[in-house]
Amino acid sequence: MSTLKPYQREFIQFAITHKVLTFGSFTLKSGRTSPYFFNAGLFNTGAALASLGQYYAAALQDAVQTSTLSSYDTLFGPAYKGIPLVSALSVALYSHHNVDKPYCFNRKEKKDHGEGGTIVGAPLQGKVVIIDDVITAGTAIREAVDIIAANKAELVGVLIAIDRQEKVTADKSVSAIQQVEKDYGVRVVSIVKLEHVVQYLVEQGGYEEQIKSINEYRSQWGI
Ligand code: OMP
Repeated sequence: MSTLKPYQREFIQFAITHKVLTFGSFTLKSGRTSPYFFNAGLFNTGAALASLGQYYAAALQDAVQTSTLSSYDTLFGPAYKGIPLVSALSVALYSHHNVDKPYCFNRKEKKDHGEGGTIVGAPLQGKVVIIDDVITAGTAIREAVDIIAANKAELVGVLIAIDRQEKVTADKSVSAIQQVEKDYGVRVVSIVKLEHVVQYLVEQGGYEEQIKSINEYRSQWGI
């Protein structure tokens, strides 16, 4: 099990405080019943979004500095949830790391007047990193990959908040993330993985029930 870095520990603490990370019984998009859920939409105040941007920025810088992610030209946040994420990340990259990068996002509806096109912000070109919240089965991320391909840009990586570390389908031993990495030849980086969350809960104490449920879920869906 990997050690928790300070920004990862803080991020988990922060997500629990803001009820972004909650424990209970949740039906996922894939139909699975999960004992925990990560809802990035609940980072819904200026202060929370500013902090979230800093965690994404810390994870991105960490990945680039350790060569987990190659150099990149453009940050892309797929609509809708990726839009505040890529915006907050870009601001934090500049204000906390002095890194100024072009960023953009797509509209879901095509505009036929004004600036036209579906991409807003910087041109979607060069080496692109996608910014998103969660990948479970990998459906949402594939739409973003198609948009990058349609713009003749090159996907070089994906940055998400949490890697749920679960199988893409019941009969496969790879995760959706591993499948995305294999299919597109890119790395998927996360601020934290489920194993970090479990490690944090163990360290904190008082989460025995939640850990038990997560472990049961992992024995069915975990990789
Ligand atoms: P996939 O398209 O199956 O990869 O699921 C990704 C999407 O699931 C996310 O964009 C969310 O809409 C949703 N989701 C979460 O936001 N948090 C979770 O903890 C789990 C899911 C999910 O439904 O799997």
